[in-house]
Amino acid sequence: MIDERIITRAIIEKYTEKILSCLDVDVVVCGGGPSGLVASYFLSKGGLKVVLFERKLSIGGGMWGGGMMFNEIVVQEKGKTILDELGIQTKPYKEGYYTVDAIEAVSGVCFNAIKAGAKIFNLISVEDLVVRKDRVAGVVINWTAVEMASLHVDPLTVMAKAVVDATGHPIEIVKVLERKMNVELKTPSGKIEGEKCLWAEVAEEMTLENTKEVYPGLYVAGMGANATFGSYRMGPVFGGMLLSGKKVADLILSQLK
Ligand code: 48F
Repeated sequence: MIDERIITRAIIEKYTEKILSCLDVDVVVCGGGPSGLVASYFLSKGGLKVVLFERKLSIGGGMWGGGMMFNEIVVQEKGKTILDELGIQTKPYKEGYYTVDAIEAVSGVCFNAIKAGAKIFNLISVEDLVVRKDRVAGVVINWTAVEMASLHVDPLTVMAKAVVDATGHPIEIVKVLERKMNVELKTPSGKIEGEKCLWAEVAEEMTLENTKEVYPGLYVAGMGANATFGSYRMGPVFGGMLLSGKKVADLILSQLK
């Protein structure tokens, strides 16, 4: 016998329990693309309390679609080491190049992040930051459906010791900080430098270099790191995204632990 009231109560109770446990965390990761998911995995594995908010129904960002919807991605030697650790299969293509099924890549990284302890909430957008004494101290969240319907509904807040902008090309979180607080970012101009056109080799290297704290308490990872610090895009070679997720996790772990 199935009682619909039990099903409804179970969902509401367990979701409430889960989100209540995430109101005051070590790290909020904004965006569930490859860099955000990998960051969540390594941060959680390192013992920090991590919550990831993803705007869309599904996590994975730009990784599901490979290149132009051919759902295979390419990684190089260094990126492969992360996939190896996560038990995701890579296939050698030419020397130094490996292909990965994009669906296995997204689901594998996500599964590992959750098993390591990260809490992932889909359908929630980060729309603003909490800033205290010249330091980012949390995020402001709302249902994506509220945003989509342009409903006049106030958001809620989640406090954190560190926030990662892993929102990809639009760097939504850094943009909010720049627009609203008129602060000086740790970029050459003090402002967002902006993304450049495609140059895979340089972009892959620069993604790692640009993965860092951009303002006290706020870190950039993934494509957003290059958009913030004025480097190139790289297209469907994903090693840089994975390594950036690991690097941001290492930086935060060394700061907070
Ligand atoms: O764009 P995305 O995959 O970011 P990434 O980790 O990886 C970039 C690559 O996919 C690709 C590339 C590399 O070759 O150039 O583009 O840097 O994932 C970003 C995720 O963040 C979500 C968005 O829906 C996507 O899943 N997102 C964006 N803004 C918000 C957000 C927001 N304000 N709140 C919550 N989620």
